[in-house]
This record gives sequence, structure tokens and C-alpha cells, in this order.
Amino acid sequence: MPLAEPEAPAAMKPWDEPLALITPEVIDAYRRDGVVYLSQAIHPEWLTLIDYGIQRILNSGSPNIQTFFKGLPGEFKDMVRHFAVTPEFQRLLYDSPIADMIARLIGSENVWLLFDHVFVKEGGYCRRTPWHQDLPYWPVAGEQIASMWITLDPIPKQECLEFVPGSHRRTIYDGFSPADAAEDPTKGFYGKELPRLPDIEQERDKWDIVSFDITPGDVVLLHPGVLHGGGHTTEGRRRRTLSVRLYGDDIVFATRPDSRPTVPLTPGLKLKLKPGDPLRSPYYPRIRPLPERQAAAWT
Ligand SMILES: O=C(O)CCC(=O)C(=O)O
Repeated sequence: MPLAEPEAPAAMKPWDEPLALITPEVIDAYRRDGVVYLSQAIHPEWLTLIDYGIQRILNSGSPNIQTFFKGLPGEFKDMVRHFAVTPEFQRLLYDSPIADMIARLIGSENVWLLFDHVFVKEGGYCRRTPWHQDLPYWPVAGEQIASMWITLDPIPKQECLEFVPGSHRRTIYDGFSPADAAEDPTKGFYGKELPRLPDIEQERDKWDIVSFDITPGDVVLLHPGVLHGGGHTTEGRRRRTLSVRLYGDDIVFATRPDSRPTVPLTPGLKLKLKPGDPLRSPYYPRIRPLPERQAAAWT
């Protein structure tokens, strides 16, 4: 009987050597622009895990599932901080190369999870995620921080998250107010202490806006100070996205205006930390170096 031809080795993909993607050029671009796109950086196995995690959260009745534009055409779901109750996200963060990639990007040996954030746009047309920066919502200051934006579905650049490169080094504006965003996407989250967001969508030609065609496995790394907003999805399209927000050694606790709590809620945190303290709290689990009990689980 003739012997079967040996199978040709599968071609290498960027996700086979994910740390090699974080080149000095990528690190420089991140510092300069606050946004970097990486093609085919995350292995499909990790995408499957994210999918299972998102399904678990959607089925859970969690109080941390919010509906943006609730009751209006184009509403969509936003879910924050499910790491502690989502074993899939624990495996993802502890075992995948995501934290190592961000550690290299931000230049920190230690890495903590600020929170996981899921956006699900499905069931037909879903509205834009309003333009904003993440920084005003978060009680943090420092440089060593990044989110990895991972979308499970193929999407064209006009439906992707959009960015204004370099805006993380300019004004930090107030956030938008989710409850008022349908009427006025620039109405302030806090109100008066921070400058009001510009209406980027109404004057797009005045802004340098970038976005990317996404094939599953592609990711975008974004700085929380960069202006960004998500394109609306069209009929028949589905967009399931996980943003993981990780930070390193130089990130400290910082206060925000008292008029509203920061996002996601961290009751008690400001009684324990004062401005300038390293951001250490059970709200923010250590991811790297791998905690001992996680390493032991592999023995
Ligand atoms: O995916 C989106 O529409 C919003 C994502 C976002 O704002 C973020 O990851 O910070």
C-alpha cells in the first residue's frame, strides 16, 4: 500500500509568536499615537474561550450587564468586570499571551487587571458607541496602562472602533453621560470639572480618524486617554468584543470629581487608598507574574 504523503507543516501565523509582535516600533507607535493595530495576534483557541465567557455572562443575569440606549432602536449591551465569576476569562488572562504582550508594550514586569469589558452589538442595527476617552471614568494616573480590544467577528473598518491618534497626549475631556447620550453624546459625565467632549461625529472632517478592517484574531491596543468611539453595526452584522484593561507598576490611585462614582464601581476603594498610592486592591487582581496558586494549578 502506498504510504500517505507527509502533511505539509501549517504555515506559521503571527499568533504563534505573539511577543515578537511587540517590536520597538510598536512600542514607539503606542507611546506616540495611543493606538496600535496588530493583525492575527490572538490564536483562535483564545477566541473560543472569549466566546464561551461572553455566553456565560449573557446567560448569567449579572447586575453588571447594562443596555446602552435602552428601549431605543439600536440598543446594545455593555458588561463590566466579570473576571471573578467567569472561569473562561481567568484562563484567558492567566494562560494566554495577552498579559505578556501588554507587559512588554508598557514596559512593566508586573501586570494587574483593571477590569474586563464586553460590548455586544447584535440583532440588527446597533448604534455607535459615543466618542470618549476612558481615563476620566477610571480612578487612575500613570503611563503603564493599555487595553487590548478583541473582536470575535469580522467587521469592516467603518463598524470598528475608531480612534484619534495622539489625542491621549492632549486634553483629557469629561466622559459622556450614558443616560443622555441619545440626546447629546457630549453631555458631561461629571458635569463641570472637566472640559466638555467635542462633537467629533458632527465634525469628522476636522479630526484625524483611523480605524481598521477586522478579521478574527486581529486586535487593537489602545491607551485610555485616546479619543475613541465605535462605529454602528449594520443589519445582519454581529459584533462581540472584549476589551481587557491591564496596567503596570507606575499606575497609582487618582481621584475624579465627586459628583459621580468612577466606572466600574469600587465601593470602599477610596477609603483605603489616597491619591498617589500604588493601585493595589482585591478589585485589581495580579496577572503577572503568575500568582502562585495559578502556577500550582498546572503542576
Ligand atoms: O467596542 C466598543 O464599541 C467600545 C470599546 C471601548 O470604548 C473601549 O474598549 O474602551
